Amino acid sequence: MASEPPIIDIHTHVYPSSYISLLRSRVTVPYLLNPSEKGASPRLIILPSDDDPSLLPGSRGRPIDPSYTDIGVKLKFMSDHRITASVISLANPWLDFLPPTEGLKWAHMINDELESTCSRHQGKLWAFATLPLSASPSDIVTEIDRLRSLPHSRGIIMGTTGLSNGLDDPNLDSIWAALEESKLLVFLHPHYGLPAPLYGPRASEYSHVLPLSLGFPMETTIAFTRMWLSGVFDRYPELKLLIAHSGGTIPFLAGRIDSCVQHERHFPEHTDENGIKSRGPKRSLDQVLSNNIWLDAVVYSETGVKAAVEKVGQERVLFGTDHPFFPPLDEGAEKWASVETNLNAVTSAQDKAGSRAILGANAIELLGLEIN
Ligand code: 5CU
Repeated sequence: MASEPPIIDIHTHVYPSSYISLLRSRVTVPYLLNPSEKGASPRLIILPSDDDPSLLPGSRGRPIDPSYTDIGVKLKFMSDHRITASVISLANPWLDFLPPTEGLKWAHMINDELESTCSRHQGKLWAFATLPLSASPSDIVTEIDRLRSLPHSRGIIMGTTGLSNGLDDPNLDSIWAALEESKLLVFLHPHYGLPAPLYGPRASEYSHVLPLSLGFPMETTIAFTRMWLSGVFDRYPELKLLIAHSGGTIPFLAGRIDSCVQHERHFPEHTDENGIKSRGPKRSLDQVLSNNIWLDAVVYSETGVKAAVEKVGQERVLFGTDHPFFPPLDEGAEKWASVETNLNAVTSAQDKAGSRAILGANAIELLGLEIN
């Protein structure tokens, strides 16, 4: 019988024990809250909206269970969903909140812990490392250079704030240069969402829905657009960026973003080597999308997968689960509806060859994975 084609999960998070100890030591977001109710499990308070004083401690954030921390639970999840291999990454908010002098030490510890986990599961686990983004650019570059010595490290995960002024900040240049040089894939992931007033005075009635379904994708869309507008991809044409949640709304809004640029007198006109005139960055949005950008397929719909493929190409879309987030609400369910929805979206949007590519082959080639 022909063996099943591999499924590779490139969007799957963990909170390693070193990070959990960091969260336990804190009393402001992000932190672990121990409700005083007897037998209540600790609550993970990571999003600004999680720390709502109008709620009892046992209702704030969400309960943290072993799926967030125990690699054995992740391996069981992989087996339940026929996932061949996973590229694990620290979940948000990474190390963004640390005082500058603490960042490098924690990045070192967490990246080493991820490396050691992966090395115990050869051919099944790889990692996207984390960067000490609150530290100095030279500390950050030091960690990027050190990642070359970690054999399972295939890239880095980062949020949208950069050194605190966003991803169009010129002070990030030495970091983009080091990432380009190291050929590490940059996994761009949201955390902060949109300003709370946009969610309105009734936001708490809708719990996580507005920040996760709309805040996250808009945050990523804005962060990438600022990178492109500021010329990051003109200066670092080999930089490789994987954008979470199928690029937020980029596939849908790329035409509008580009049209706004082409109608903006503020940008001088320039002419390319083929005599084509345009405004804005030298490398057009379409050029960047089809050369520098990969999108995950964590979009939960056939329409979303089709839009991602149409915008960046079938070979640049990669399957992911977002585990351990979005578990089934009825405990005990073996298959996760969130995962099945994403699997079905890929297989209904694509033919057999396209599905194989997105579900596994693209990641194997891009990241050089030698699976069991
Ligand atoms: O449910 C959530 O809050 C999240 C989160 O924080 N990070 C993530 O990657 N997915 C969902």
